Amino acid sequence: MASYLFLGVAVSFTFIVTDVFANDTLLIPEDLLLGAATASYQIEGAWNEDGKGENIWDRWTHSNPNLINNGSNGDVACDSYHKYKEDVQLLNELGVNFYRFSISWSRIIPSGYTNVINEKGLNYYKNLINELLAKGIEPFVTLYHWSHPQFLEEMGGWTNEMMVEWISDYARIIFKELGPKVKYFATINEPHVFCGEGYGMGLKAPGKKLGSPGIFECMHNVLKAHATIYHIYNEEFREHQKGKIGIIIPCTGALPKNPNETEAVDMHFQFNCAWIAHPIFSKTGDYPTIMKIHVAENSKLDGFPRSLLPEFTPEWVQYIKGTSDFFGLNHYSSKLVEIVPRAEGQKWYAYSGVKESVDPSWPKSASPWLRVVPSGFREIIKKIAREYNNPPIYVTENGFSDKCCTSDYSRISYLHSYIKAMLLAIYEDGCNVKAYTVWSLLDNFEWESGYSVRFGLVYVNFTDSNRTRTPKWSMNWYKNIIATRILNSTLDSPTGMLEAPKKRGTSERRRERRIRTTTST
Ligand code: GBH
Repeated sequence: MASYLFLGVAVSFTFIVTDVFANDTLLIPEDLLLGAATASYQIEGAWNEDGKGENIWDRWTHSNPNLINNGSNGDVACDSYHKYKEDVQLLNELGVNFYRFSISWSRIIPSGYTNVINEKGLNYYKNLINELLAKGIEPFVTLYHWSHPQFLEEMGGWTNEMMVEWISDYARIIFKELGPKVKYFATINEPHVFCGEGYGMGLKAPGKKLGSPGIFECMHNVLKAHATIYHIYNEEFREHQKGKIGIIIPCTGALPKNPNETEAVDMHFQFNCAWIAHPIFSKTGDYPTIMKIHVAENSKLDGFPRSLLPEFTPEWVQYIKGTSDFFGLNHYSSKLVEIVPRAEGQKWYAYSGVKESVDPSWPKSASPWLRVVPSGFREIIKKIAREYNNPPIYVTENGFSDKCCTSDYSRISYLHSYIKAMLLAIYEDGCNVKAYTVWSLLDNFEWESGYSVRFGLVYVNFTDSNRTRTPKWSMNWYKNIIATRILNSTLDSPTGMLEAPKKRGTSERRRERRIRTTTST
């Protein structure tokens, strides 16, 4: 009797153990690249050195310190212009497959017109790329992360269709000069954000308050610019450089506020993600039909003679369609959504008839807009896969903000839950995610929040003129994930995650085999 009982306990114990492994231990697929990201204005500093021209963020922060937390700016930032070798050393310690950074347009083309090219600016990026390659890290270059030469802004910036030509001239120079050593290019980072907050609402550079007309115009020109750059790469450079190029779209997650409110979830997607994604990734191209209908109806109600949503000619629809080798996804958080009468909509979603809110139980970060909702990440990946025939998705940004210190347990917890959600989207839902990127390598200039909000895996002391860098717990944790390519439950034991990755002994190898068998069945 006693031995039967014992056997029973042993059997159920084994089950529990197996079950824990099956649920809490996931392998990172071998072909999923892991990286970290930054952007030029947020880290470089050296705003007027070595021939760099003034850009819209220089102008905006210098003339409106009152609109930036603490009156901060990116004049020095992390001083990465001078400390890039140290940054690459940190990346090397992390063990990342790639580093996503952006190019400061006005560092290369000070006025925006390509009659003058600044060699010293080009050299900075050539040195950075060489340093990365020497350490076996792939450079992933973003051409436009929100900062263009101020002179082009005087000419109308993204509200002037000439921007399509100006940015194409710049892109061609980058492909020619840097392209031979770069395998991954992103054209434009998060059009919604700089069009919405920079041209519509005046919260970010260039600080224009043009409302919906400005936002729609900006997005329209961005789509044309992106497609033109893609075709330039395709026709003039791809054959020799053999790289990949795509656009980066911020897709906020959406969960139904009331059960079964799936219409609100889809509407939110069509007015958010799909505004840029549909013209590029859908079979038909052009803006989503529902968006065309709603904006036309609402423009009429507001007394405009025509829809505020500009129209593409059939030629442009064809030209834009299919212009991305991957779906660059920036994702941080989610909202609860519901359908409401038109007057209650918010921001540029006003025309969508969708209202956003948050569940007060979702854990907070240091950014009011960023709540921890990993299930929303899995849902948005699924939605993109379903809408656009399962394209390769590169998660180009994902991360968490806090206000302090190197013992960043909440960042680890966030990253753990989000990576897990992504792996479930891969394993359970069959989504085609091929890259994952943490925002950010370093604490940096968080736009209008200045330096008050930190996203880094590495702590930067902004009161020290040397901008000393100190790895946080999360850097060690991520390093361990990259080295072992296993996401497990060591999250629960702070000592486990703090340990530097050890040489794997036989017991670890045996355990790994067991995991492989468990997950493959
Ligand atoms: C990214 O943008 C940027 O690419 C990067 O430069 C930045 O540092 C990083 O995220 C962290 O912010 O009122 O809830 O609708 C994400 C920018 C900021 C866009 C919040 C949407 C909106 C808020 N997102 N914003 S909400």
